Amino acid sequence: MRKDDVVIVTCAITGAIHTPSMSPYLPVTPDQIVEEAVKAAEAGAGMVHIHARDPKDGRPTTDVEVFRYICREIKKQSDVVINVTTGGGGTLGIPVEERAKVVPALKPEIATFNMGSMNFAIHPLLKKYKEFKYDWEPEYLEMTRDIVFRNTFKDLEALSRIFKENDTKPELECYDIGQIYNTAFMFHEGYLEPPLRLQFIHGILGGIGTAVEDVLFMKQTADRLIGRENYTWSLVGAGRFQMPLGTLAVMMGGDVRVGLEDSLYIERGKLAKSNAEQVEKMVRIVKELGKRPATPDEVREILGLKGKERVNF
Ligand code: KMH
Ligand code: ZN
Repeated sequence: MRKDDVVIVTCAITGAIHTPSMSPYLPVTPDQIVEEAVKAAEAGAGMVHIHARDPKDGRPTTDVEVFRYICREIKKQSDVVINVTTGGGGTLGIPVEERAKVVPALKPEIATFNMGSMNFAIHPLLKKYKEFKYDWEPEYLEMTRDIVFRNTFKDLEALSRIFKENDTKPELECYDIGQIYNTAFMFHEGYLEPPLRLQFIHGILGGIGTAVEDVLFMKQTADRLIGRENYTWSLVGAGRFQMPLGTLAVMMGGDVRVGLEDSLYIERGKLAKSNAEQVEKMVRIVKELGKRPATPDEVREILGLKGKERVNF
């Protein structure tokens, strides 16, 4: 039984939304990603969420060997739970088996599992930044004006088989209310086994917004359709909603994700100098609320993970 004063703090280290010109602190090379992940764990993150980038120019990559290097090096230096992306940007248009090939290759303890199709749009960032170091950056942002992040039911079925075969726990990413319905459908059809792990993602254009009512709507809908006893949940607030909505999630009994994938800032107008800085801030908030961050082993126990001995990196 989970102690109710324990909160899983996840740190999403680099993601695929932000590009290198947006912050000098965004980790880009494999070694930078490793170092940021280890420091985030030292600051109190029990889980780190990993994307990989091409070391040459910071472009998001699905290269399994880059992922393998990053995960292996983190594992050498830290006990932290390593959560690998299967949805990373730059890959939004490619088949799900290609995006998810990290799962059979690395057999991670946990990986993301995106719960529906949407126009995952980050082109509004183009208005904010005038100069880019690499040509791919504005092209990449512009592309999202007209891209469908495809996760059809056929894709979800294929993904659920891949996760089962490799004993990898799916973290079910829900960007909108319909995706809670998709999750409930897949659960009741037997494709997903309880206890489910949900993550509510607020503030991505193309998905649900960042009002308190939006969070309540996601949570209440999940309770009604899936059953409170059948899942645990975490919340991502994009951009300036990272800390406020994270705080709300902790107050509501959920877990929380921070990290430079979701916001480049530590406070209004001030870039975060590291992932660890955001983790430290969230850990302070968690403690102020009378709770404490879960250790990596507590994360494994709460989420029912297979253990770090059984990964393939
Ligand atoms: N990009 C984030 C908003 C994934 O990597 O598959 C959600 C995410 C999902 O982290
Ligand atoms: Zn991600």
